[in-house]
Amino acid sequence: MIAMPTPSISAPSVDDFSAAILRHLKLSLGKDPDHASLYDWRMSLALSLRDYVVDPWFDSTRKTYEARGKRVYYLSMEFLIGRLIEDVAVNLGLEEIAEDAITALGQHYGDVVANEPDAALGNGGLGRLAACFMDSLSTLGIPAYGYGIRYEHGLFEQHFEDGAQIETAETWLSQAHVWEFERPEVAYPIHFGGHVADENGKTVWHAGETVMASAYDTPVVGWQGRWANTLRLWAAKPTTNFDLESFNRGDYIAASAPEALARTISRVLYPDDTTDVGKELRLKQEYFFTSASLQDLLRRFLSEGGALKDLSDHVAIQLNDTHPAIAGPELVRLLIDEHQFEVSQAITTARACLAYTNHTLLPEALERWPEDLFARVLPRHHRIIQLIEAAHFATAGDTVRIFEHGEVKMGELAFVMAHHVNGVSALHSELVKETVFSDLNAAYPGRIINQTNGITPRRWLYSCNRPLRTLINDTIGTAWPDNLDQLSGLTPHVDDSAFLERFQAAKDTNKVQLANWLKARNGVSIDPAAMFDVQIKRIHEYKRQLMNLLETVALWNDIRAKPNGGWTPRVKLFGGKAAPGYVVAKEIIHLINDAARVINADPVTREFLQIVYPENYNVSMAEMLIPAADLSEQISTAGKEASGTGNMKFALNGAPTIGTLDGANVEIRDCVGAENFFLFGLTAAEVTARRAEPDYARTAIAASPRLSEVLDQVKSGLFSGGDTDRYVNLVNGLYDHDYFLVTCDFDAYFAAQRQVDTAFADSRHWTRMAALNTARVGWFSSDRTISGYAKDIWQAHSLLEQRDADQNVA
Ligand code: H53
Repeated sequence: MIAMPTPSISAPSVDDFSAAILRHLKLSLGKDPDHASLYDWRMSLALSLRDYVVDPWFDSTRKTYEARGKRVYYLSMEFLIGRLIEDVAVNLGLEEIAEDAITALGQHYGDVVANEPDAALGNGGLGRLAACFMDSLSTLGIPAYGYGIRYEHGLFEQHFEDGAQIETAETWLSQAHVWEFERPEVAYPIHFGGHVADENGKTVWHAGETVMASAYDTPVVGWQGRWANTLRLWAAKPTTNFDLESFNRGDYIAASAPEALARTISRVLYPDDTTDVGKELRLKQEYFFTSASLQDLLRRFLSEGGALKDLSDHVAIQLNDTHPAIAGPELVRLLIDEHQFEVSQAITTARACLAYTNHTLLPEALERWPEDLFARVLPRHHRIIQLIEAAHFATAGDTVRIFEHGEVKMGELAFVMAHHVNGVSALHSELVKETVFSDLNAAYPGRIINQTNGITPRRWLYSCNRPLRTLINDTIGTAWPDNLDQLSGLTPHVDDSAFLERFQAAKDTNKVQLANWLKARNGVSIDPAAMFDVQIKRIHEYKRQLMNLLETVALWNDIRAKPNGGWTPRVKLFGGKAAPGYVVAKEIIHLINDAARVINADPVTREFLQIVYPENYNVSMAEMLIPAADLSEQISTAGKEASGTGNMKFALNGAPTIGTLDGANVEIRDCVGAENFFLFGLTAAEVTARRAEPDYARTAIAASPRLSEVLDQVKSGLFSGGDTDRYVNLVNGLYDHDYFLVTCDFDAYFAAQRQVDTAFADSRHWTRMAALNTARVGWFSSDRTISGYAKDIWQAHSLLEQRDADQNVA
């Protein structure tokens, strides 16, 4: 870990900060305090905080230019940032001052903070990982840019109507986004379509359509304001704003057509992160932000007097999944067409800059584009990929092709154009080697490495869990947020009753807070003394929310059969969205809500079992739910969850896991100890073997009277008001093609849940287990992950020491 210097922010007094808020209220919002709304207060608070970000940001930029070292460019279709007020306040060390100032001004700090919309520019794990990485890059002082798309509409809002998911457009940009700075002078043309011609020995792309990519910068400030990098998001704009001739003819719609057409590209985030939606627009989005980012970084490099042959000494480009995989051919195109490189020199130079992170083994998530569509949208790149493929064949033979069956395979393209390819957990990286990229791994030995994911402890403990933060500060001091390994200092305290009581009290405070929030938001009452058993993530068959629900019904049956059985009270909390076009996932949501209605109304079981599914799960809701959780559900079919990051957040906040040997669960269990983790289920190898057995699902159902009964109940219409059609596909699917082995793991899962019941009933033992989870997961800090990328992939360095030395001289 890199040594951490002293903070650079000199904090204002509460009075000064209040004055700053009032100044913004007056001068930026044009309001006087008597007429200010919550929105006005929130904007003024954010602007006052933002004022403190600018100096560290400028300072970091200056240092980066002076050092002439390497910059990291993180290209990602998604940055799931969430709210920023708390994040910035915490990182600047101004949280208390901000709260006191807002309180002194007669406002409720929690309400003001909660007025900020969640920036939901992502779907799930991959997007949130990108946000955590940005936080760590700044905390570690590694010069970096995040590059992505400034979607006008982030991830859809989820509503439930009679238990079914309904989607409406998200509108975060309907209010000014205070954190960003528009950069009208930074804009690049992005071309699509047209044709390619050979002219005077040169290949020339005559584009059919052009839009401009226009930059918006958000500073990302790291811990204690020591460093700030930039998140640069691109908005699509027309090359000409307005067709005045049409307007003058009275054709107003035609007049604004160029703008409407261009803006389509950055209008919406695709809500499906696991399937190749096969849409031309998606390909255009990917090319749009990738090309803009590469043009931008080349301009920066050249403006500093760099020679392009040395590009990789100064530029490290990380491709977050295959979405920016077009970066390979685009960089080659720019080098050949605009900078007169030879083909092989261009490929070598590009590859030395590029690295690719694979986040999934699901075949449907590894992008492939129909070749004819691809050639139509990006004809020049189509040709360049042929050159890349030829170069690849020349070194590695032609067993793995980039063009196959009329498709362009973006995973293979990314692999071939990257100097390193990494998976996101130890198990996943091994499976990447053995399965999707086994031939490429043989052809390019050593290219695949592992970098297990991580989470930023600033947001996922320090900021979202104040009671636990206080206890940790009191116990081991305050240096842990950027050196999370120090949490191991809690270990000697787990046999100390006073410590355990405080640990439990912190959890209870969070549980009460969540209960109050649910009451106010959904009108639902839950008992904070019950076990809060939480599964929050995208709804997907492989994540097996269905298995969780079926287990809940089975438990309900058991309680009804023996109401005086000394049951451990539980609240099963679900949260998550299904991709709008994913029918089975939407059926699962409907079933959870249907079952909740019936089970929650049962007077016999009510005190022991409840199901709660608040709608519209997002980052802010995660920040409420995770600190309050007792049990973390990480129950994916082994081999399917590449890593998971929610699993790390729960463990860090003292919620033991019930889970399979999948993704980073394996490493979490290794860290926390098998005795502090509820393991069940088939391993990845057993999953593959079981799938090969004939009728494995029917066999499993027949062997489990408990599961048979539950499936019969669902089919019978018990939860759907007698409607026997509603879940017929869902249930029959389990009998006929239970690809994710819900049926095979069901009994083991049920048994593991009963072990959880027993363990939870012994509250001292449970709290000790929870505390050991917190104490032993320091390794999952995204600072560790980013240090790994910096060392093993990017060869990039922190400039914090340099910055400190300069400050000392000054
Ligand atoms: O990426 C996370 C992993 C998680 C994986 C997720 C992911 C997406 O969110 C979207 C697309 C994709 O291919 C993978 O499912 O297991 O933790 C970050 O690596």
